Amino acid sequence: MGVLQNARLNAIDRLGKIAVEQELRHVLVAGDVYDAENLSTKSLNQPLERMRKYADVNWYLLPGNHDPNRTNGLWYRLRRGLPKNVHICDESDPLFIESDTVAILPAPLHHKSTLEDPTEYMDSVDIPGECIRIGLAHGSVSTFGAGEGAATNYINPDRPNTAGLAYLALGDWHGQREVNSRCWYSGTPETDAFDVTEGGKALIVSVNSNTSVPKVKSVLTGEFRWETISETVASRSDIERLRTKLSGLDDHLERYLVRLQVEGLISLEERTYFDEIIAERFEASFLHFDLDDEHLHVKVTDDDIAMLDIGGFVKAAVDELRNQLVHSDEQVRKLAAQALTRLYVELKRMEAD
Ligand SMILES: [Mn+2]
Repeated sequence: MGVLQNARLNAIDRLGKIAVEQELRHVLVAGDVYDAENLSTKSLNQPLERMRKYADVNWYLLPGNHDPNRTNGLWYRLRRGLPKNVHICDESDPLFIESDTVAILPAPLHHKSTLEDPTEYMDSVDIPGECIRIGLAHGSVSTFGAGEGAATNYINPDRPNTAGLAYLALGDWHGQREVNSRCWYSGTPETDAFDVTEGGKALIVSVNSNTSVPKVKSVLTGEFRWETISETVASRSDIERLRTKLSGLDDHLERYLVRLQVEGLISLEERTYFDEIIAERFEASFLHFDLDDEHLHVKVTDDDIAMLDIGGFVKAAVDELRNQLVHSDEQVRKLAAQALTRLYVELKRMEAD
């Protein structure tokens, strides 16, 4: 979706503005700046041009598993016309900043997956003792049940201790997450999937020395919100409660991508009401509305039918559809419920005319 691609670029502006407002001079981007390697020159340059605008802010970019540092690869292409305030951290060498009082220790990836921990060199790197050490890496702190040594892009979460780092900035995990007091995943600045929790954020990290615990503050940077909501609906008041919940998400519902899962058993009249005040309304309010109503079942009561002035073949059709509501095939039940709801709406409309 083009709008979300654009939102990822706009997130750079939000990061830049936060940095300027709070007088922060350095932004560390912990890998996967790009989600693919074979990008057009325009796509490669777009993020850099956003960063160039914030001339007093230094941006440090690390190659991750989606944009590894290969010979003559994308990072090589980027060196042409690179803004002065953008620094490519494509070697495992310390980068001294702030009049050599701080060293950034990057752990760039050179392949999609590697079996060696790219932060290991930090344990033995030669840096003056008083210099503040900040690690920058991309990978996983968990072996996810893989056998010993078999995990790829594994980062030892204890690296701050073994290498005497003040802080280790991590990327790869899309949600924000504290690994330990000296090691965090900042999360991606703009979320791009429903299954990400705590995304659309960045971290402001204040570091005083290699021994004191850094101060870590979370800031919101994402424009779009991704929500998954599950509700049980059994009455008209449940439907109204759900409407209140959805409309109360924010003043800007157009920023929302919502996946709504509803389940329950409601009458035909209630299903019509649901379609009107939930399905149709929020389809138009949200940027994207994914309604899963597979388990929202419709019961047709005798009262529902009695309310309709029908006879002849229409009555026969309604009776047949009601029979199908208890059919063994889920697909048949669903279609019958949809057909009945539609028929109900049309008949009520004709009555009103
Ligand atoms: Mn990654």
